[in-house]
Amino acid sequence: MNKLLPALTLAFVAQITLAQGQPNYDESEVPELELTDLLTFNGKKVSTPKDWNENRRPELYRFFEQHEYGQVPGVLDSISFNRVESDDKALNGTALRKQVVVSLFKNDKSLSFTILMYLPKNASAVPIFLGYNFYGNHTVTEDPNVIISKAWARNNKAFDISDNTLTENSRGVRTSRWSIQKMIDSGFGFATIYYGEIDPDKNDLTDGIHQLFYQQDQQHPKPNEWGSISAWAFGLSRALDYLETDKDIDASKVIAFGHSRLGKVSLWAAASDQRFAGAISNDSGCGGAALSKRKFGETVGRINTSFPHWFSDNFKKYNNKEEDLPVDQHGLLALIAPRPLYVASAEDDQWADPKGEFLSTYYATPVYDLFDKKGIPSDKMPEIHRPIHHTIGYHIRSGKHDVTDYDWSQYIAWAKAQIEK
Ligand code: GTR
Repeated sequence: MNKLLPALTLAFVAQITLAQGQPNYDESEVPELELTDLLTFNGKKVSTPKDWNENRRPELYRFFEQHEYGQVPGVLDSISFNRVESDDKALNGTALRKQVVVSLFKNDKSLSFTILMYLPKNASAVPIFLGYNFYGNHTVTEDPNVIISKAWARNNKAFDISDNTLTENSRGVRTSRWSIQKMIDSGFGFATIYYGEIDPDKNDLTDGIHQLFYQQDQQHPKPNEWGSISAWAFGLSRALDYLETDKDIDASKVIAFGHSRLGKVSLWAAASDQRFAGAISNDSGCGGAALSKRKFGETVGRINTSFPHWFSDNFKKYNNKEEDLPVDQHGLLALIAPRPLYVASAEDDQWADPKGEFLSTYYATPVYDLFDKKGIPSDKMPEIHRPIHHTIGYHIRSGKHDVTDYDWSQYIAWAKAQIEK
């Protein structure tokens, strides 16, 4: 029986591959791009920021909300914040550490998550990067005082995570992805949350934040309602609710950051909640910065098959039908205008379609132009390690799907310049 399992798994994978076709990595096979003009509304040219904000932007937003990420089905009854720990001698005395539990209440149910923060010592009202981590707050630093989450976690042999439980064994395993000291030394704060505390990342929407909003006996969101990405974005906004109450932070300077699936989240969070000062998408790929109509690497059909819980059920209408999308992901980026936006790619991360991520920034640029903000001036991709730091930032670095110190050096330098403007 056991011997049969690998064969069955293989057959299953083969079935998915056949149904979706092999991913395309050949530029000559990319369909000619027919992208919707972002600056046309009711057949007329959008020529003022007012026209954009009042007419075209809401129309575009509605598409992404109703047909891609899914709508949040209501408002919370209440929210509370509880600082459970702090220390002003963290990171060798350079930083103030705080851990704050945020509790969300709805329909007599509740859910809590913990924000871990490091802030430059003795600074007040600092700008801050806010982003989710994949395996718990205790993985982003060696600091022994970071509380270990009790939420469900994906097993990971390399990180010694088993029984879907986080332990001391995984403390500090993801430090390479977070240049925390560099942020502190540059005058930025850093805040992170374990994404599994908002919604465990598995194809099951009966747990996490979704169930707080269900009507009796409901087990699954309606077709136009939130999948996990929208739920995680909602969680980032609730963290921002807390940051607005903390005098050590300048809540008008909170930049949403995310890598990969969590980069899809930072983009959708900044599009949905205009209190975010800006957004950074690191290797976010399909359903993030990358243009879907290029069908390069991961496609809409593939992502909705591998991760059926990430998007709204409505988005599945576009499986293998990207050409039917009324707007592509450049429209998502444009929803962040005129605020600073940074998209980054990695050369060996072809699955995420670096060129599609780049072109998306280029095609979002006319909306930034409308606000006299500098976007991406040419559709020719910059060379490796030749970052563009305009209001829209972009770089492609060498290497694989990851977040590196090089990426953070760019984000920090760019954010500093944007914020001081
Ligand atoms: C992949 C997925 C990508 C990206 C990535 C990640 O398996 O296909 O869209 O989100 O996971 O989040 O690491």
